[in-house]
Amino acid sequence: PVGLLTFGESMVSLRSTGPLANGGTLNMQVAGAESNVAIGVARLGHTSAWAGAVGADPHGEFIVTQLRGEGVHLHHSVHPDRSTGVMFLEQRTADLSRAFYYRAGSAGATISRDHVAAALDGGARILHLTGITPALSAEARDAVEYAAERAAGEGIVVSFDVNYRSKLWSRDQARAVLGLLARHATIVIASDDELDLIAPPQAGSGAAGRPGNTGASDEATADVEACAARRLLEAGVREVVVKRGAAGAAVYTAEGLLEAPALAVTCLDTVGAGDAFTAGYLSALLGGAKVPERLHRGILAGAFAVSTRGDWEGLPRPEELALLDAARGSTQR
Ligand code: KDG
Repeated sequence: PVGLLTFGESMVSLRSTGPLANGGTLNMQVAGAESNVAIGVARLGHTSAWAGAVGADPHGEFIVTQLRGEGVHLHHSVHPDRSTGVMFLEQRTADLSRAFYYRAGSAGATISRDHVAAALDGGARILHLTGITPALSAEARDAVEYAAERAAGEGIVVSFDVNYRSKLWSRDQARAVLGLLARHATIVIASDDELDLIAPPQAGSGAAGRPGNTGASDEATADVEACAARRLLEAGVREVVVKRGAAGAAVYTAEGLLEAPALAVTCLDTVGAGDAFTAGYLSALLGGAKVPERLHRGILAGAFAVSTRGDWEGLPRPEELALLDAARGSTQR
């Protein structure tokens, strides 16, 4: 069995370095939250596999070649008449990027239960899922639900990163699907503003509280986060990992709460940082590390991702993990 198996839609991202309305040069790179994690885990020395579909087009071929080059095992199919998805990633300002998807009806959205079943037959220690895939199509949603249930039943560690994408579905649509999926997860990974999409409702209330609500104090936000995490743990999730962006990350387990600040690095591109964190966290788990070391590895991989351009190009290899200890602006000779 591989260390980590994941599946979903990989696309090409066309990255700008300025406002798209002004045109200019775009850089074509491989994007896709799940393949980002598979690459990150492979870079950190563990076996990983990705299942998905691409179109019979040059950009589909590019995705396959790049993933192979990164050592990711592939269970892919090439759809004869649907295209590989494309996304523009506009660096609108130094601090704000915008994604524009051209993926409706893409080859990637055709991933099905049979495709995933064949990949799972090969075995895996961790099955990594995201909340993007069920938003793609009815077949894709069925594939995720099937995989989560089957893997949980087979004792495979199920990791589930919420990854809410508002351009694919509404919060209410997502909540109706993702909460049930999270119940099969061993490890749930969420940004602090995604917890309300998956946490079981508090007894006596209609919905989980939403962190970051207007005017909420830091303390109130922390309370909402802790409450949502507690309800997930009570529902059977083993680890609730909360990504807090520039504020670092936290892990809630039955033993309590562990928090770590982000590393102070120069931020060039935040896209893919969450996937990098996940890859770091899960690779440490595959290596037998306990929660504090997993959290540390996640933070470290996230720091590599934000301080290099591209979703995954800057992700570290094991011998590079200590590089960020060097003084800022230094050159190693
Ligand atoms: O996490 C980075 C992803 O958002 C990016 O690679 C594209 O998978 C993607 C998506 O659906 O947004």
